[in-house]
Amino acid sequence: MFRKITALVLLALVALALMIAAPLRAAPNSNTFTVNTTADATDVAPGDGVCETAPATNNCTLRAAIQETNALAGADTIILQPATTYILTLFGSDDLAAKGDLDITDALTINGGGANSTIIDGNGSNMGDRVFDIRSNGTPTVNISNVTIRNGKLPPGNVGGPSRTLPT
Ligand SMILES: [Ca+2]
Ligand SMILES: [Ca+2]
Repeated sequence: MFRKITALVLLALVALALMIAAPLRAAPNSNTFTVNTTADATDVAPGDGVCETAPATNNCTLRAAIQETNALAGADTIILQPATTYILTLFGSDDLAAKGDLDITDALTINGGGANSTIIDGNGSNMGDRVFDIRSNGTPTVNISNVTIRNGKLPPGNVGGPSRTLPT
């Protein structure tokens, strides 16, 4: 009798654990990162769920937020501040958003505080690169709204405009 009750309790616990775990598995994590500095710096550990340029600083740049959302599976959201201009300054070229243009490789929504208020400036005369490079593996949906994107520059010998979307 005691063994039977123990088994039933165990079964109930397993069922409970499955019920708790199921919604976590079913819904992919969706993360929202709020950019709180105009600096152009990389994330210290892309994919750890924290947007920050150095450990325990809480400094979240636009570039760090994009690296973080690229590294995290599923659609994520980045919030930019109103009355703020974000100027790209990390010179170079890669496809990981660590330098040069901002490479987006995963579904993403970027929301600014208004087209006349939130500016992303590619600093093209110094950087010689685009502002955004949407590099899809498949068809990630990227929504950018309430933002002005300016001063992107096409790298020599490249195709696409000041921002581009690659099909593959
Ligand atoms: Ca991180
Ligand atoms: Ca993501």
